[in-house]
Amino acid sequence: MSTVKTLSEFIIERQEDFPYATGELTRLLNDIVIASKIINREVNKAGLVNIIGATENENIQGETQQKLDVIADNLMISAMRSGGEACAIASEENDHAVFFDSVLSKQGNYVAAFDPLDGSSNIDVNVSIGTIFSIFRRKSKVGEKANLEDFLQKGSEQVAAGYVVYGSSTMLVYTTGNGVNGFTLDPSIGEFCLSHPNMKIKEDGKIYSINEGNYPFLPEGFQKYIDYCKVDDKATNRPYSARYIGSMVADFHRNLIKGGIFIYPETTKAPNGKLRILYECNPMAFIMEQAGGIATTGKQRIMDVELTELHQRVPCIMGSKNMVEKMLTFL
Ligand code: AHM
Ligand code: MG
Repeated sequence: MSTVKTLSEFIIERQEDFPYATGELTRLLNDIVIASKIINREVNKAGLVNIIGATENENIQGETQQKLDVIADNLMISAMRSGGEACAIASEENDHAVFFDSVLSKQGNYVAAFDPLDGSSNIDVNVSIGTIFSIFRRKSKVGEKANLEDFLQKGSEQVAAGYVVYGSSTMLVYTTGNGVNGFTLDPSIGEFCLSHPNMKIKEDGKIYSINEGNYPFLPEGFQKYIDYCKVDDKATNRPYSARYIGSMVADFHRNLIKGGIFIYPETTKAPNGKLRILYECNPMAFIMEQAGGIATTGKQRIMDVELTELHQRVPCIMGSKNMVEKMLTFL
């Protein structure tokens, strides 16, 4: 029998990679893993929930049926709250950060930010969606209630980040700043198993991912880059292939594996782009850089951007090194 390495075994084995090897971050990651398995179960039966919920909006216990992104948000929050390693959370689904006030949680050294279910427009149509998470060490004093400053740290301060993609199989990819590893959920044993060790993105790729419907609203440099991607030129492997799912996690994951560039720039309608830095761009940027790629706003490294607000948006260009460098010459 070949040896299978489960994610829990892997995390424990790698505990010494962590800057503070107390086991606390290990436990926090394990809490996220458990929450993501439950989210996976809910995502898998999403179609059934809709059928059951079609006649009325209450389930058999008289509870109002919640949207899947709210269910995922609640699952992540309760995993964080009961674990005791995180003293606060922030998420796309909550206007404000949630600062835990139990004695146990106030002892927690970490804060977690997440997008519980990214790509929500794809939930109802059976297309891949994902969960994104980002973990920081708190700035506030241990034992006290956390505060907003704990979240307004630059991406370069992240101690761990990852995503789960609910696709044709469910995969969890994460980094703690020592490379990127990917795990595929084996539903028969309910465990994520190491399937993609030490993931690296190719320096060159031929996939570009951008919502081209925004073409008229894009700055000229991006329009010119899109035109460039479509030129027939064998020497540079063009034309590139356009691939855009509309779920950042799925678009990112494909490009990470195959090589490519993902772009969500500023537009005349959204001057800072659409994606949020705290729980969308920074965690993906951490993974992208750890895999050897580049993650930039077009003007600076994403992970160097100063945060002033929880739900701050930022333009986002990330992917294969040579593709991103070429793209930047158009700006
Ligand atoms: P969401 O968090 O509300 O789902 O929005 C984020 C998603 C990303 O997953 C995706 O890259 C982007 O929105 C797609 O936006 P658009 O439809 O404007 O191309
Ligand atoms: Mg999102």
